[in-house]
Amino acid sequence: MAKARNLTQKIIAQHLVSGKMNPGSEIGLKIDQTLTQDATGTMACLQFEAIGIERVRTELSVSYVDHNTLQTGFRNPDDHRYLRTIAAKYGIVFSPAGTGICHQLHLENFAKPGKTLIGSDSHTPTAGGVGSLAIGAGGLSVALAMAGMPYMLPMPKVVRVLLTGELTGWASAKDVILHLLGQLTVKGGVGKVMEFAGPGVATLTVPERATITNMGAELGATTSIFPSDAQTKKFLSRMGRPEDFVAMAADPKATYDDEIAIDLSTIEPLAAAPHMPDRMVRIKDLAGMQVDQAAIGSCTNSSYTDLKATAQLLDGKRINPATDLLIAPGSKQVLKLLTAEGLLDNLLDAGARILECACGPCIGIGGSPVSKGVCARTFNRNFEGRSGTQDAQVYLVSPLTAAQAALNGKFTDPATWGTPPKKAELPKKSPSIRQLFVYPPENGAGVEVLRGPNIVALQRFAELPAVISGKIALKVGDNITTDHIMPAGAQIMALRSNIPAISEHVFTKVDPDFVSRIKELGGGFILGGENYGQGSSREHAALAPRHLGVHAVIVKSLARIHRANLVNFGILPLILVNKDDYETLDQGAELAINAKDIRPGKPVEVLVGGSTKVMVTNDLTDHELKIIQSGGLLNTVRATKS
Ligand code: MIC
Ligand code: SF4
Repeated sequence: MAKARNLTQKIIAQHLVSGKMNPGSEIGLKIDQTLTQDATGTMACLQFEAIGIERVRTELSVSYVDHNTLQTGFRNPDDHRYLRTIAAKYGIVFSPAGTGICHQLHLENFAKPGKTLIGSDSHTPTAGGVGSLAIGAGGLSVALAMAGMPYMLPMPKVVRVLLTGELTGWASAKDVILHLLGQLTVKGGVGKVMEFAGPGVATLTVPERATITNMGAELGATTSIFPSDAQTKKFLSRMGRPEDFVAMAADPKATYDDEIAIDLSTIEPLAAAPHMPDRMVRIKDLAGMQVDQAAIGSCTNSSYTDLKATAQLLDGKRINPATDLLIAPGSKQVLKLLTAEGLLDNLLDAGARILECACGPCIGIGGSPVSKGVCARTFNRNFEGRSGTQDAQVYLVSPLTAAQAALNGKFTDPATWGTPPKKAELPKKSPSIRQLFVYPPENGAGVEVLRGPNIVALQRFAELPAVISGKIALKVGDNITTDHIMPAGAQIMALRSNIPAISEHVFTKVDPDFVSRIKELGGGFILGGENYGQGSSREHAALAPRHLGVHAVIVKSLARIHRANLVNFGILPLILVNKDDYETLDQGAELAINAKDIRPGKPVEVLVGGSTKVMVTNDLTDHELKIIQSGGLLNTVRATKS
């Protein structure tokens, strides 16, 4: 009899092209679908072009424009035009600016149970809400998958998240994931897939599940996934694609590497306090705190059901005049549904600002709060400065909590909120917006790719030198995010296709002198603490430091996607054998490592100041070390092709 498998193992087994399914060992997966977005997509497409394949080799690849849709100045619209023409040439479906947020659109239109999806965005696991094995990755990994190559990753451990009970009162799916983050922290999911199971699963609709899998990214998890069941069937048929449904679940006797239990009936309205998604607090403990801005949207909470619940709550009411309320629907389908049912009027009449169907304020593209402003946002990240206001205090909450804060001008005790609105359901028939996507021609050979002056060709990196030497150019603490390394916001994001220009902004929010210092030093090391590089999948957080001459980072531990990006761009991710050595190493210390002594998984000496020594190790595979030695993955791919 075949071995009983959990859902994650089943999908992996169906897509396994190399490796053994033992946790931690490297596996290669066949990828069915890819998604890219504009902020990471131009780089992914430049890399895809460099690979030199004529047509994507996936079942489906979609290119979404949703992050920087402001089009201030020529750079941004030039990028969008480049993406549109590349899509037509290589067989990619293109979603123009304003159509919606990549993850919401993918869930509504393309995600399928049992399929593998990788996306150049860390919140790709949103599609796990319909039982797709959906993983966030760097742009280069996605480019390779578009070229038909397998996606390489360490076989994750699978954690069974056992749900019992049912949500009650004002508690919502967002509070479930905030609770989990409070339990496990932002590094609690590293190397793991969170697989939801148990009787509580059936009580959650697909949009609720997608909120949970979306923010599983904040756990550092490889991905999160729900089974595909009656709820999934209902969702897919309401999205007008019942044929995409297949039932999928773990085998009854399946085993897991770990288990966590959540009784949904014990969940209450929660928030993540500034400036980390795991800083869980109860809303009732925040009661009385003035709220300057409430914002509802982002790939976590911009579904029709989220906005319908908000609209029902705001019906006939007026928000507090001292509080701004920003609402960004996740897709034009959501907006059309709200309009058709008169719900948009509720929002408008209450005093909300309706923003474009895009990421917007979530990534600092407009909607920055006032100085020291307290925000109640339904987003998934509250890293310092990410809102565009360095001293803002962002609390991550559910749509209902955000709407209550907008009405009251402050956080209040949920016990005073009265009867909660009825759980919103998707209507039997939803208007399709699939005609708004631009589908590629059968043959793209004649399509001309249009580039603007901001789209700078990729630089070829040199091989790893025999001795890596230089100073510690920067010492940082624990949980450094990719927003610290490579900040976002409209100005900087407009430079995503121009590595020399965007490199001028590396670590500027942490140390404004970093760039001039590392240039003067001619390169150097970064010293970091635990969970270095958590957050976004943006490979610019590896690519730009590499451009500035960083050959190695030395840290206590690393976040998954950033680690892969470092490898892809030829930067050694080194781990301190003895974490206490972190204290003894100072910024400015001179280090030297004999690169040829580096072996996969083996400790190696670092000479400090020419005399003392500390030991560092790595968790690289043979293959990964070769990539770094050759100056990055693109060099390796080019070499095998020629
Ligand atoms: C984010 O939420 O930080 C982003 C912007 O969506 C990123 C991608 C990027 O930086 O381009 C992500 O999460 O991967
Ligand atoms: Fe967009 Fe924000 Fe989601 Fe990132 S987290 S994809 S910026 S909505």
